[in-house]
Amino acid sequence: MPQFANKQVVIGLGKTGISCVRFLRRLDCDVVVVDTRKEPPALEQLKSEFPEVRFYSGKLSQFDFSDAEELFVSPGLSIKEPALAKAHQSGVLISGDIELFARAVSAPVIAVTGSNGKSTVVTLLGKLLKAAGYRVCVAGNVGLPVLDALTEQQNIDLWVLELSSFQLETIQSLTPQVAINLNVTEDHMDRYDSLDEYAMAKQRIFDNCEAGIFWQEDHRARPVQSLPAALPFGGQKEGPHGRFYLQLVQAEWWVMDGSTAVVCQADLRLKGTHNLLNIAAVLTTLVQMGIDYEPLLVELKQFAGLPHRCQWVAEINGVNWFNDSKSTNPGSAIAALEGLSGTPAGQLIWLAGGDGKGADFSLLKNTVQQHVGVSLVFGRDKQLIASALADVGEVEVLETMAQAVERAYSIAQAGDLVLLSPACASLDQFTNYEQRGDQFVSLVQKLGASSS
Ligand code: UMA
Ligand code: ADP
Repeated sequence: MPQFANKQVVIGLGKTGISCVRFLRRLDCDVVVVDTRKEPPALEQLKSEFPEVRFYSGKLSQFDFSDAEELFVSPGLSIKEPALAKAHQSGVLISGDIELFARAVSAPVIAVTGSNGKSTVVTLLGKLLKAAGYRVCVAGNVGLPVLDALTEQQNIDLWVLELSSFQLETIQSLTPQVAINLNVTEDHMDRYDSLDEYAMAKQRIFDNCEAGIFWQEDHRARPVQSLPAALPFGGQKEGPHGRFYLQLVQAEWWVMDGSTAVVCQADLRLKGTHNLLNIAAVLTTLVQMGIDYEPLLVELKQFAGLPHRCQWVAEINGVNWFNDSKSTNPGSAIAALEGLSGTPAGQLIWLAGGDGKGADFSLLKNTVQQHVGVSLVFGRDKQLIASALADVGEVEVLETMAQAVERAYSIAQAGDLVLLSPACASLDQFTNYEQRGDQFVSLVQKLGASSS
């Protein structure tokens, strides 16, 4: 039985785990690593960079962490695991990489969470803050572990962190200058007992913040605690709304600053009304930081968004194809379907499916009924989606995304729009959402090449 007494135990050896080891070893801590897998992704890196650090693999239940100094748990593991809960009850601190970062960082932090839109918002904020003259670093759930960033990036005067609910569960010392909760819709129901439990994890973003920003129309995103400043974005002109909100002017959606129209859909390369809300959140943040946003609008208008998020791929025989592979929950698929529904002259053909993570697909019913001509579903949870949508439209069940692409090509007519917005994680049939999106793009490009 391995001994963890007085040791710093890093649990999980992916991107986060190895970044924790690097950070703790620089501080000369006595570190050991545990992963449930025999060959976790960063094992080779651990062996070559830190041959002195012991690695144990096996089910967490076979370890006793009750006399460890502190546990640094990767976000991919639930802190409800009985072995971790037992250690916590014995007084062992359960932390993570964000907590270590928070203890060490000196520059101010803007922290962003939400079920959807986090990566888009942190990336856009990073670009605009840079244009405003800040030395800014964007890190966290977006893909760059915060501790690697903290070690590698010198002279940063502002951090923009994307934080998942999993990462928020283990923070204590973070004191964001601005904390943003974009929205809370069903996700990760395989990790949480209820939507409320998930929403409470997201609420932790507001702990010790100077100002909290939230979507006016989402009661779960609103801070439950009282804050020095609480600033909504969005909302209705005729009802409660933030300084920045959306308004329909002559059939065009605009982001408004009070009574002044700032940018409209046609000005932007970002697609979908959900992205206008993301912009409202970004502008609220800039104003809260005391930054004049006017000179930054050129940069804002040029922002094309990230790949795999409502990304236009091609027009083939009058049919437009969009890749929204990053849609991994019903909320993001609803946003894409509603956001792009005004675009096609013809019907919207929707490709969805994969690992549903316990989601309730009936949430999609209204949107599908209103906006979708044909749904082509594939992957592990295809039948769950098909049954949830059985009485709201035409649904065809296929095995793979490639088959769904082929089928879409054979039924699409000029004026139609084909959208991959899976509402599911990709891990049942792909390595990650990027691989799923890349495969979609290459299939569509091949169709384009063969039809020209
Ligand atoms: N795992 C095991 N056994 C272990 C440890 C992990 O099976 O002992 C599995 C997990 O269940 C998970 C996978 O390994 O399926 C990766 O988990 P991890 O915690 O090692 O992940 P990292 O490589 O450290 O990446 C994490 C985030 N991943 C997760 O939260 C699952 C990355 O977000 C993030 O970019 C990275 O830290 C840097 O901060 C990815 C993600 O999917 C993009 N996030 C989820 C999301 O956005 O929905 C929350
Ligand atoms: P996250 O980092 O939270 O996963 P992304 O910016 O990567 O967010 O976008 C993920 C998915 O959510 C994409 O399908 C995108 O089109 C959709 N999306 C982006 N912003 C929003 C929003 N404000 N509301 C709903 N869906 C959104």
